[in-house]
Amino acid sequence: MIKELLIERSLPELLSFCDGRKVTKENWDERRTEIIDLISGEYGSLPEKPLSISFRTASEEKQFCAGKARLTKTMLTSTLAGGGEFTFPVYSVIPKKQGKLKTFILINFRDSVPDRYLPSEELCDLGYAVHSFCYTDVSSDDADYNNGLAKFYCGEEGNSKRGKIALWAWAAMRVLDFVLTLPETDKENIAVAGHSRLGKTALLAGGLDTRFSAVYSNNSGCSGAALSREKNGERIEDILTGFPYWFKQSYDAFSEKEHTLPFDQHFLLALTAPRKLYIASAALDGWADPVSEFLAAAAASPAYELLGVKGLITNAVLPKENELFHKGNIGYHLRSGTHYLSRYDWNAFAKFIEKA
Ligand code: GTR
Repeated sequence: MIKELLIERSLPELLSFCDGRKVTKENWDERRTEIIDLISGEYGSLPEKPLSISFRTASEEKQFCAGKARLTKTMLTSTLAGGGEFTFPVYSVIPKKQGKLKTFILINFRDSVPDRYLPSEELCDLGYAVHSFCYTDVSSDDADYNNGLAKFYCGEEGNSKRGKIALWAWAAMRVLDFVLTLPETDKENIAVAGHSRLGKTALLAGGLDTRFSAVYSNNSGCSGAALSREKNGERIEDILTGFPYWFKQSYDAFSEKEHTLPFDQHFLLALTAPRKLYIASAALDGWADPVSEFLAAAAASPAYELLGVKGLITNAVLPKENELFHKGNIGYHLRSGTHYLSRYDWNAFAKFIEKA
């Protein structure tokens, strides 16, 4: 059934170059570069890596969560390649524990710690360090290109340089720069996570930056984990009506013309291969379309297999509610309930990344 459903979507071939050549394990890096170029037509290109980055502790709470952890606020200042400096805050909850710590970087909607999408104490009890930042501290979630990081990249050319998701993804990479300097970080175990529009952002950041060992996208839907072709719920024309500034202007050409896209969202997912990728859907989130998210995970799997690991391991049928797909390097679950980043989602993802 999954195979048939995928055939009906008529997806562009993941393992063929645009010129028709076959993709092999040996030339996968070349294909990755081609895919990055293709999807830059959707999200635009990220700003360049900063020339340098520095960190300043702004505040510290030594007895956070009854003394189990430290909470710090750090200001990250990047010296930008095109000139200028850009600073934003990161909040870190570091459990007081011996040894290296597995780490999550959460791109969040708010800067509160804990937050309804950030169960700090529970994650601390599971042994994770969690670093979070608020996306609007990077640039506002609207069509204003003259604030935050946007003014350095989008200001002069206005709409022709749209693409806020790319700016938020760049910021997640800067948090990674910071986290990699901390002595307690387990450098082999750093996941980037986000929900909804920030799930789209996590997929882009984690797909592009191979220093992330795992990527977690929660209910990311349209222009995130879900296939665009034959998608239910939100479609490209809807997202571009509500949020044109998330994307590059060239994406407009595919509104109501999904079949002309030279890629589909499984290309974005495949950028994480062979690293761990987790896609979570919610049963009542028809706007995101769980079936299209699940099928994208299946469609990205051949890239994993090419590189010698399993992607999504599933039988031929669509997932049942609360069934966990944890065996391959692409994990998936369909949580019951609505659009939300819940404890259930965090626990399932933590379980997935802990498996060998
Ligand atoms: C919706 C948007 C979705 C999703 C969501 C969110 O309105 O259409 O694509 O990203 O917002 O981020 O909450």
